Amino acid sequence: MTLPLKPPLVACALALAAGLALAQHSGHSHGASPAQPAAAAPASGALPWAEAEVRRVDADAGAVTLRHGDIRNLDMPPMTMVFKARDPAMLSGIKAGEKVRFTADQINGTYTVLSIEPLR
Ligand SMILES: [Cu+2]
Repeated sequence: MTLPLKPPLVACALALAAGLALAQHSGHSHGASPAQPAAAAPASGALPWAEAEVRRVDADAGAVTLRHGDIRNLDMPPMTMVFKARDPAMLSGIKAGEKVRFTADQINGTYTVLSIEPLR
């Protein structure tokens, strides 16, 4: 394992997620408030969403170039870089110039997009 130092931000993100879950359970006023954005939690579970603009999609290589914002779980500041896609089929739904949100992690030393979807 060559995991990088895990930033304390991960713990913060988990605590935040737990707090959100608790908040949802504490409210029993069904129908009283407008629908909450169901987009708060990433599909993969623990990873927070990051936002990005797609610069380039290389479906053949299963790679995507993103100009991304902060990636909290990777402790990475905004930059433009290439990610590998966990599944190249994920890239069929996005195209250059699009705003997206995504989750990413470092897998075997490679920054890998685990989920990605257009932002609207
Ligand atoms: Cu980066």
